[in-house]
Order: sequence, then structure tokens, then C-alpha cells
Amino acid sequence: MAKAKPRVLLLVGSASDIPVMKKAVAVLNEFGIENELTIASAHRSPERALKLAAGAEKRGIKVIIAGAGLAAHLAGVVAAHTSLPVLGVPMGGGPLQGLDALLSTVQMPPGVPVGTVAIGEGGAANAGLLAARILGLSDPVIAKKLTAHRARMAALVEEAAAAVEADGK
Ligand code: RP5
Repeated sequence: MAKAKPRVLLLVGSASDIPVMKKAVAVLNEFGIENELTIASAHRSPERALKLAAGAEKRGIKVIIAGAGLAAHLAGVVAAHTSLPVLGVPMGGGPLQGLDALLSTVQMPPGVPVGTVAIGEGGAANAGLLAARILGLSDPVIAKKLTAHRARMAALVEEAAAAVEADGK
């Protein structure tokens, strides 16, 4: 059977970023959203990054998630070459613990938006959820799963609260 066409393209600047970006992949898989993860660096392979960004819309991609560390230009470069929504994941680590990547990713000049999430794994998971929310606007199956996901989280808090309150009695 032919593989379904990806709706979300995930790009990272280096193989060292893959474990973090896998958190976004896990969320997309949980929501049944076809996705494709690959590596392209804004600095080391600028032409590959450009090609992937510029060609994404024609391939049926609806959202691009781009993650990089240090002087992280990947999400910005990708946003410059597509009209698709681009979510940026600043990678942690390095001498500045990801603060450099956060500022490089979030501080885009007016006109070239990158929806930037938090540094590292939590941010990557949220980028997956944001992509699901964007797709959920026009896909009722995803929208239903998002509602169920929020209900599950609320139930977990209720459970934890009940346990801690019972413990205090
Ligand atoms: C960035 O430099 C990559 O996104 C990565 O987070 C960081 C370090 O890359 P490696 O030296 O591990 O390949 O471009």
C-alpha cells in the first residue's frame, strides 16, 4: 500500500536534534497526522533547506515545524521561502542552554512570521499539538481528538487533586 502523503513536514538542523523533534512526531502520530521528518541546515546545507521549504506546499504539506539550536536560523529561512504556517522549535543545549536558539527563532522581523514554542522537548510536543490545532480547523476527526485530549488532561488533574486531598485528610 502506498504511504499517505505527509501533511506536516518536520525539519531539524542536525541529526543531534532528532531525539527532541521525535516528541513532535509522537504527538502527530497520536493524532493520526501523516508526517515526514528530515534534516536540513540553514547554515550547512542552505540550498537543501530552501528546496524543502519552497517545494512543501506543492507536495500537499500544510504546516512546517522547524527546529534548530545555537544561532538557529532554520525556521526563519523556511518561513522566508513558503506561505505555509511555520512553527519554530528552539533546541536546548550549547553554552547558552538554548537561549540563543530561542531568541534567534522568536525574534523574526515583521513580515516573516515564525510561531515559536518553548525550548526543547516540551516545545516540540507543543509544536505537534499546534500543528494538530491548525489542521483541526478543517479536519473534524482531528478536532474531535483534540477535544478528547483536553478532556483527558483535565481528568488527570482531577485524579491527582483527589489523591492529594484524600492524602491530607
Ligand atoms: C544547529 O547546531 C543544529 O540545529 C544543532 O542544534 C546545533 C549543533 O549541531 P551539531 O554540531 O550537533 O550537528 O545548527
